[in-house]
Amino acid sequence: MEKHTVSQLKALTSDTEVTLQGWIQDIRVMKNIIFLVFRDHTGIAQLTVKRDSWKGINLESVSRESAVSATGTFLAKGVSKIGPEILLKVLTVLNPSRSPLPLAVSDPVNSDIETRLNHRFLDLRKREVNVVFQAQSKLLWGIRKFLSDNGFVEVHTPKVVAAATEGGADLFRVQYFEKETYLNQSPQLYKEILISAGLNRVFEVGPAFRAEKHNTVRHLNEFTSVDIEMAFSDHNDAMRMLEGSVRSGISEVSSSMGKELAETGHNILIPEIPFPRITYEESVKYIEGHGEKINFGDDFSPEQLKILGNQFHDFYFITKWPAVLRPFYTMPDPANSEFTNSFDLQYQEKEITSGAQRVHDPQMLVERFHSKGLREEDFSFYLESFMYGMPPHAGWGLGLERLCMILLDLPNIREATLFPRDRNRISP
Ligand code: AMO
Repeated sequence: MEKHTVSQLKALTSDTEVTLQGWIQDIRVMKNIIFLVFRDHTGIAQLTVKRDSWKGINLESVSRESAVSATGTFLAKGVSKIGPEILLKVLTVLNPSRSPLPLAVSDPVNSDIETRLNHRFLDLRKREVNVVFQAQSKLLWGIRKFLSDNGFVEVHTPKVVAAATEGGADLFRVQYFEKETYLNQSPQLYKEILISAGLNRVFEVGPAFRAEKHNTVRHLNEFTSVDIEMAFSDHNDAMRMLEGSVRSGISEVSSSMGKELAETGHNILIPEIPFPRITYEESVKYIEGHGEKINFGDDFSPEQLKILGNQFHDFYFITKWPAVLRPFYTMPDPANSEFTNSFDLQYQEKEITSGAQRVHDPQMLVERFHSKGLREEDFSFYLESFMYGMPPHAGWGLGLERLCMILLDLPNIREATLFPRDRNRISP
């Protein structure tokens, strides 16, 4: 017997016999008729049962959210408002659901986010929640396609590491046999070593861990980092790759899911490239022009970034950040070493990506370690790769959940994370 999905039904002729597999979302029992609201991963259908001719199981005993297999005839002229209609012949409960449900899948009442995350598997059965992760998958697929088309090789680097990349304070410590090690904050050091290894252009999609104590709607303690590194390139080359990746990712979402997203209230706009660029110094002037005071080397607050972001339609770059605000591996601006060949990609006040041209001269790198109070012996495995003809290179790291949050206008990064890890949550 051929299985169908709800979305395939509309292409069938009336009276075709079909078998669908999914969940019973609701049951409405009338005097002569019973309606079952059936849901699979593609949509909702109505299973109609005429009581006097029904010879199957006791339908009133089927609990909501039980997994079922339903066979019946498709009624092309069905009048159901919820979706295509099937005259049910056989219903088999493949696995019953317990009741009551800890979280209602179909009720219009929205539970609070903690309850939803505690029972995430049920929360994800809701279409409007599920659709976020389908969009995230397409977003990443579009980015991967763009990078692969531009000669990038996908790599996988260790997540248990011996050295910090983004500053020593925000590290999770891991006991690794006799040694104390860390969960990686970023694949930074490894992607750079791979440039010395002659892979030319690499990208990685993987987890990054930050032991940041703040609990905000933009921060996770484990997030998905999309990283690139490219040889014989500078920050301008890296920015062009970033614009292309973001646009390709969003185009993929729009072309494959635009209609479905519109139905769930998301309007996807493909951004125009190139994105506008503004330097750190110009940003300071602009924000100060709106009555704020910024000392040289201060990072911008979310409120200040809101002021700055208001002048741009969507994405924009802040470039040439002061060296004091950037990690040791960032290339100083040759024209003024107080600044760097670096950039952040912003969407209003939200930072989505950091990137830069990197230091490739080992002598300069050692000086940069010292200026940041780091011990070069902790980085010897990394430094060695700079001693044997390391090419000039550049790259960036993009937070996938942040981009997804922006794309779908979600109020909290946890909405774009299947199983968030934050200050209070490590389960499920
Ligand atoms: P950075 O530390 O700025 O740079 O991180 C890059 C991007 O990762 C995302 N991100 C986060 N997302 C959610 N929760 C967090 N706690 C969090 N921290 C960072 C953001 C951010 O823009 N090695 C460099 C990148 C590079 O230069 O290649 C780095 O990790 O979207």
